[in-house]
This record gives sequence, structure tokens and C-alpha cells, in this order.
Amino acid sequence: VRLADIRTIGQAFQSGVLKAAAKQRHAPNAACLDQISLFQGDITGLQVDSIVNAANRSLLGGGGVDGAIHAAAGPELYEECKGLGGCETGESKITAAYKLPSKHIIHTVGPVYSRGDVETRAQQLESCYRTSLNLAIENSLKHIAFPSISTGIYGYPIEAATHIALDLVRRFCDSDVGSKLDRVIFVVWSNKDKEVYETLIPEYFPCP
Ligand code: AR6
Repeated sequence: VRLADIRTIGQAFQSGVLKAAAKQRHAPNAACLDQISLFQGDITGLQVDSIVNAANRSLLGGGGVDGAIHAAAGPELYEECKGLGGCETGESKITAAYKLPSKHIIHTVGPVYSRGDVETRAQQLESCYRTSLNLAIENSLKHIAFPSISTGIYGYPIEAATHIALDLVRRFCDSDVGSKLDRVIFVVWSNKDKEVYETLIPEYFPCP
């Protein structure tokens, strides 16, 4: 799937897919609307500068989106990951993408929802998004696609996780370095998750 074939949230508002929210948590910013997309489907098929992997601390693969990414990228990804020495929760590391159509993979480790206190888990999840975005900027990457980190096997409730993801990305878009990114794509797998994003995106990215 090419970037040109993924509509921006500005286009989603225009076509009526996204509707204005009663509650606006951030002021409207027209520039942001062309920087964000919501895509439902397989993240491994995206032809973009970087996709994010919801990994574990070993960085050596697993189930869920991690398993799908390793399977599609091929064994060379595992070989590169072996040399990274793992990754702490809330941190991110970058690799090549091998057989994937994307250029790079940014591996981030989300919190396990059943471990630790609410505040720490929220900060760790926010840190996953922040450190991934920073890696994209440091490597001059123009696009980054995020799966819904921690909301599968790690059990983070989708609504709470989506508020954290949207708030952090919105603040990043408003920052000085934010304009260096051409597109941030939120990738959802299930219809339920898509509905949550469609409901909450207008609160964080209101249409002017
Ligand atoms: N494309 C996009 N999204 C996907 C795909 C895909 N191909 N496959 C699953 N999802 P999860 P976590 C969605 O469980 O909760 C692994 O074993 C999925 O529906 O992949 O952070 C790791 O090694 C869900 O919405 O990640 C870790 O041990 C979202 O991706 C652990 O799971 C994240 O679900 C990480 O758990």
C-alpha cells in the first residue's frame, strides 16, 4: 500500500468519514490534518519510511504484530535484532526492514497492562510514541506508521491507550520538529479499534 493511496484525516473529514467532536481537547490546527492518517489493515504491507513494531524487551520476535513483522521481513531482521541487546519498556530502537516494503522498522516496547501502577504504565506508553517519533526525526524519515501499541497481548484498554497516542502525537505535530514529519499513520486491525480512533481523532485533531 503506497502512501499516496492512504487518505489524510483532512480528506476523511471532507468525505464525512470523520465527524466533528462535541469535545475538543486541542485547538484546531489545519496543518496537522494533512499530517495524520488512520489506516485499517496489515502494517507490514505499508510502503512508507518507517513502521513501528510493538515488540518485547528481548526484541527477538513474538506473536501479534511483532510476529507478523518478523515473518514478513525475514530472518535477517532477527539477526540484526540479536545485536541490539534488547530494549527497555518505553524505549525504541531502529533497524532495517529487509523484505518489507517500508525502509525501516522502529521497535518499541510497550508496558504490560497488568504490571505496575496506572501512572507509570501511561508514561511508558507515551514514551513509546515519543521515542519512536524522535528516532524517525533523527534518521530523517518522513513517515511513521504506528500499530496500537500494548493493546493486544499486553492488554492495555484501547480507549485509554488511544487517548495517550493521540495526545502525544498531536503535541509532537505542534512542536518545532513536528513539521519535519510528512505523515503519521495510525494503523488499526479490528473494527472496534477503528471506531475508537474515529471517535477520538476529532477531539485531538479538530477540523477548523
Ligand atoms: N498489522 C497491524 N496491526 C496488527 C497486526 C498487523 N499485522 N497484527 C496485530 N495487530 P500486539 P502488544 C494489532 O499483541 O499488545 C508480541 O508477542 C493488534 O490487533 O501485537 O504491544 C510481542 O513480542 C493490536 O491492536 O502487541 C510482545 O511480547 C495491536 O496490533 C507482545 O506481543 C498490538 O497488539 C506485545 O503486545
